[in-house]
Amino acid sequence: MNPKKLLITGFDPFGGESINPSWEAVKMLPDVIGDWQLTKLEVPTVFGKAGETVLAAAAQLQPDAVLCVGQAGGRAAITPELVAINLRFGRIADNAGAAPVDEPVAADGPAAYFSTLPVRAMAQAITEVGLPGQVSYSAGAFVCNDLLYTVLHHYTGTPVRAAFIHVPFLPQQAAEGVPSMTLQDIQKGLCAAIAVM
Ligand code: PCA
Repeated sequence: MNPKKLLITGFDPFGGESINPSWEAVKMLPDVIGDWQLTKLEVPTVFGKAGETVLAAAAQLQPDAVLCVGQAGGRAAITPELVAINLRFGRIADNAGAAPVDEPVAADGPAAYFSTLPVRAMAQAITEVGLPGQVSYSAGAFVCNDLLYTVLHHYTGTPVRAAFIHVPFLPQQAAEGVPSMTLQDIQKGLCAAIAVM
C-alpha cells in the first residue's frame, strides 16, 4: 500500500522567543512514521498568513491529513486539540504586529469545528510511551487556533483530516517553575501520536 501523505507543520518563534519547539521538533521527525509519509513545513506566526501558507502547500501536496504543531508555553503535557473556534484575539502581537480583538477567522464560518483526526487515541498513545499527554479543549484564540480553524474550515466535507498538537516549552525557554519538555521527548510524543492516526 502506498503510504498516506501527511503535511506536518511547526511555527516560527514568536513573542520574543528565539526558538519554537514545534518547528524544532517537526523538522527533525523521521520522514516515515507508521503508514504516513511526512512533508514538513515551517509556518509564520501571523494571523491569516499561517493558514494561507499551509493551504498553499496542501494544494501542491494533496495530503491525506494535515497535522499542525505549535508551542503552548506553560503547558506541561503534549496536548492534541479537539476544538478550533471562529475567533481571533491577540493578547500579544503576531509576527506581523497584528493583535486582533474578537474578529472572526472566517466571516462565513460556524462558531467552531472539531478536529477530524483521532485526538483521544493520539493523547492516549503519548501517555503509553511514558509522556504526559492530554486532550485539550481550547487551542486559544491566537495564531494556532486561527490555523486549525482555517484548515478544518477548508477541508470540511472532504476526506482530508486535520488536527493540531500543542507542545510545551523546551527547557532552555522555561523560567524557574515553568514546565518544559526535552526536544527528544516532544519528538517521541509526536511520533507516538502520528503512529495511531
Ligand atoms: N503557538 C501560538 C502561535 C504559534 C505557536 O507556536 C499559539 O498557541 O497560538
